[in-house]
Amino acid sequence: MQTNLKNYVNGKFIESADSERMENINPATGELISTIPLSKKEDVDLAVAAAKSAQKGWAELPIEERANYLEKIANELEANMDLIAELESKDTGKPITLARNVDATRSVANFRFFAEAIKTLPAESHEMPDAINYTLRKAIGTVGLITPWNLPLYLLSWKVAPALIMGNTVIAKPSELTPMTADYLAKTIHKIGLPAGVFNLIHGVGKDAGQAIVENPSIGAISFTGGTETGKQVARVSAPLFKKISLELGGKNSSIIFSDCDLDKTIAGVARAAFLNNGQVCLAGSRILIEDSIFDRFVELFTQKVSEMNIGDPMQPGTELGSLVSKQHLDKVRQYIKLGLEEGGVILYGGKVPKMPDALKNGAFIEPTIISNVETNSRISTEEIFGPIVTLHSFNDEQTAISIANNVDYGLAASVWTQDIEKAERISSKLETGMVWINTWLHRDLRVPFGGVKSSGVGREGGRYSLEFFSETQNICIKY
Ligand code: TXE
Repeated sequence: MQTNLKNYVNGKFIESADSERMENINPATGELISTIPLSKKEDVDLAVAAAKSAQKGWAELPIEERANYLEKIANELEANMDLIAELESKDTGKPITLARNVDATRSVANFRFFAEAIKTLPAESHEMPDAINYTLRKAIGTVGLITPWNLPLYLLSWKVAPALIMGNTVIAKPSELTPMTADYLAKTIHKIGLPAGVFNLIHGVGKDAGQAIVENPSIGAISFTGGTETGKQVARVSAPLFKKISLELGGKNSSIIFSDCDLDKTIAGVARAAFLNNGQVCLAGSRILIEDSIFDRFVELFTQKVSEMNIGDPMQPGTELGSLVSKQHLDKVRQYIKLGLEEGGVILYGGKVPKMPDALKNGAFIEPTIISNVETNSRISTEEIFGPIVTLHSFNDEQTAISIANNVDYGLAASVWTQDIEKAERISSKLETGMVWINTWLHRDLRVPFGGVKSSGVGREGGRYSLEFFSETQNICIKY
């Protein structure tokens, strides 16, 4: 059944000013699931006016009351995790089990976590011989949250929860490709009775709705997750307006495997890092660097593991790999496979569009693909593909592994696989990334800083880093 989604502004679900709409397709089946308003500047301005007038009242509520609202949102989402998983799976093409265990679960956790985290944010004070300073953390005002299609509610809730708890009001824009759970969040927020204007949702495409949010001078901060090129544009527009920005952009992350690793655990961990969510994760371990003495053995076991992955109907509980997010994205991923071959690559596994049953024959499916024999500085090995494609490379010493891993424009994450923890720590500190996992991947504690260096972005979110981003300090000095 198709639904016509609406913007959520000032506590009401409303049409966009010009009523123009865009279709939203289930990428696994090709079916139309909803339409969204193609919002423009006028719609953003309306939402910003509502957010501005609600902000003072919201920020003046005691922290406990704001935290109670977040708890209520978490409880309501938790009671409806199956529905969230279904909406997310149909919208993105991802397996329902993944949508439930990762997307729905983490969205609940985000609201609950920030409702608690605020209570442990340390207060700062600095004494002088004749005075005392104390530093307040105040809301910024109205903030813009722009999110991508790979982890729709997971990433939106990761921004909405800390923004609200610090006393800001919000203008959120989800990806036009995956609007369903953002709409569900708006309905949840409406149901639990969050004051009107505190959370506003604007649907639409980046160049209109997204750009209008970034350009609006009354929005004091932008938290953006998405592609690196879009991130540059957000930074360009925000800079002369002196907005705070947090940019979580792309990645091309190495999994570095030493001969002394626990091979079984490493194969499972590296395959998960490469193919979770079909590689459509900014943290995906898409370059696999293997110490040469175990290269052949690794390839044999890794290929075996990948060949056992179950591609199929995202709605079936046993499916491990569903559809990519869109036909257009599938074309981009297939272009990269072609490029890999042109760059001298050899496909060790996958590379083809799998034969699917009739109901899924219009879906954006692709086999998980392992490519070997390409140079470490080739385009396929250094550009973000955001699909289930990995390249394999060998190295013969620590220094070479570090240089290969660092020889990319991105700097988001890496994983190191070895039983020698001293070696792993030595290497980790030399990697030009915001995060390193040792003998694991995407093992997240919500308190730790998340974000990257180089072309992977600016700033950190997570725990107190999010609370700091979504607030401004004010120092008060009292002379005795
Ligand atoms: O992202 P976009 P897309 C990477 C990945 C992918 C590529 C493009 O490589 O193939 O980016 O994906 C909004 N002003 N990642 O096109 O365009 C847009 O509407 C303001 C990595 O989906 O960056 C959406 O809400 N906003 C990434 C959001 O930005 C604009 C996750 C992200 O869209 C805008 C997704 C503008 N001018 C893709 N233009 C990750 N790191 O997690 C677009 N938007």
